[in-house]
Amino acid sequence: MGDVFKNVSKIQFEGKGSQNPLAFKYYNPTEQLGHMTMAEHLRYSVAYWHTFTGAGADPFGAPTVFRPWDVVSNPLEHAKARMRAAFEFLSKLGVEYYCFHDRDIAPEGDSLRQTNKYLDEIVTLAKDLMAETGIKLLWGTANLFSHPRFMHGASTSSNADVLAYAGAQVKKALEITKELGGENYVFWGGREGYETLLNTDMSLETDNLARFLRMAVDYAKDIGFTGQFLIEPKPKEPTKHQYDFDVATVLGFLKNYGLDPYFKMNIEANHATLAGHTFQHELHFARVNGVLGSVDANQGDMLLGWDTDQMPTDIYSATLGMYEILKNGGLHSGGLNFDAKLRRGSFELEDMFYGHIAGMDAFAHGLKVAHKLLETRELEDFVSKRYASYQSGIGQQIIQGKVGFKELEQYALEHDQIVNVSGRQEMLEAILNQYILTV
Ligand code: XUL
Ligand code: CO
Repeated sequence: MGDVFKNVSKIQFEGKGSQNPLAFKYYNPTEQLGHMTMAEHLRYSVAYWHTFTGAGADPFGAPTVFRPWDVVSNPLEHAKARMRAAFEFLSKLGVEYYCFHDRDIAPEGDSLRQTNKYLDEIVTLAKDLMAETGIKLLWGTANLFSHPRFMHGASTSSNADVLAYAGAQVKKALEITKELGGENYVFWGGREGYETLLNTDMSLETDNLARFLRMAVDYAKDIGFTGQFLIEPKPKEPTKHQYDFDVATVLGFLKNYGLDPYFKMNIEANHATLAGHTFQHELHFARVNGVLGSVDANQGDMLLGWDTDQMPTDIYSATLGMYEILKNGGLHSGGLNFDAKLRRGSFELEDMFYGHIAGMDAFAHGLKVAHKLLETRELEDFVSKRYASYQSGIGQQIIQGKVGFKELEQYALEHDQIVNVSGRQEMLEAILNQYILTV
């Protein structure tokens, strides 16, 4: 392991009254909530790309971050130094999982063969560090969007050689994810979309995307990879029209191609808001359709229209997110992966801790509030009362499929003086605030 974070010792839980910025105020990993500890509920993970590989560059400016491991100039040795530091950080933070893209952890060589060799060398180191620290791999994925070869897409490229290259890359990424005991494998369609229909065969591209996912399912079977496949929806950025727009679109796509039994969703908060949804909406829609798999925990900015990938500190959103996760019976093999980066100006080493502590405390508090809400059943009871008309009489007959338009007409002619009751939105919002403020 590295010795980069010399000034920071293992982050401890100190409770609400603590003034120590390097301590948890709400996240107490061993605290029991229901039949699980906080750590078991939350399954926190750090995103390798933002926290260890990202350097603060944006479309207007150069990197602002220079880490101690960046002094190593040989690309492979640089990747190793970074990985040792990563495991030191994860251990000190007390997070049990991490996630990576193949190209975050190892450099590209001059050929695919060389790149795969680099990857193998880094995977050997990762394996050793994982054994030493007990840290596990939540999911692996392939970066099919950064290199210029993916300018027209990966599995949806107009160039068949690119699809073949992407296939080889996912094959290798699946192998290393399996080797490292990864519990899931993620597909985020970075450039699987289009800019203009003037040059695009959408039908061929979406068929190819489905063919590609089918190949992944088949290959996982071949090598005995039993982790959960996840698709991460996002509506735009980098392409104008992403094929995996939101959970509903992806679910329709999967069902259309008979792929739905093999995939669940990895839901990212900032992707939800880019699609014009709340984080809770995407989690809820996935949950009620049985495809809530994992979460990329972050947040966007209300005033900016892009994927700012900020550390999730919004307690309101974290609470409603945890409400859905608890109602889902947990995330199972998924987790809460901080797909979040520090602001360019937060370039010092300690900021890595401050950012993650803020996110971990927000979701820990959200978990406690959500747990309480489900214990008292205040919202649950309100909702079931609101739909009580479907439990008997004509409502029950509708649910049981016993009536058609003729019977509805007959009923409506006799019951045309409709009486509605209030939805009580403001009262419920006040109740939610009360829970958030008192737990
Ligand atoms: C991009 C994004 C990715 C995926 C993994 O917006 O969220 O980092 O999580 O490819
Ligand atoms: Co993500």
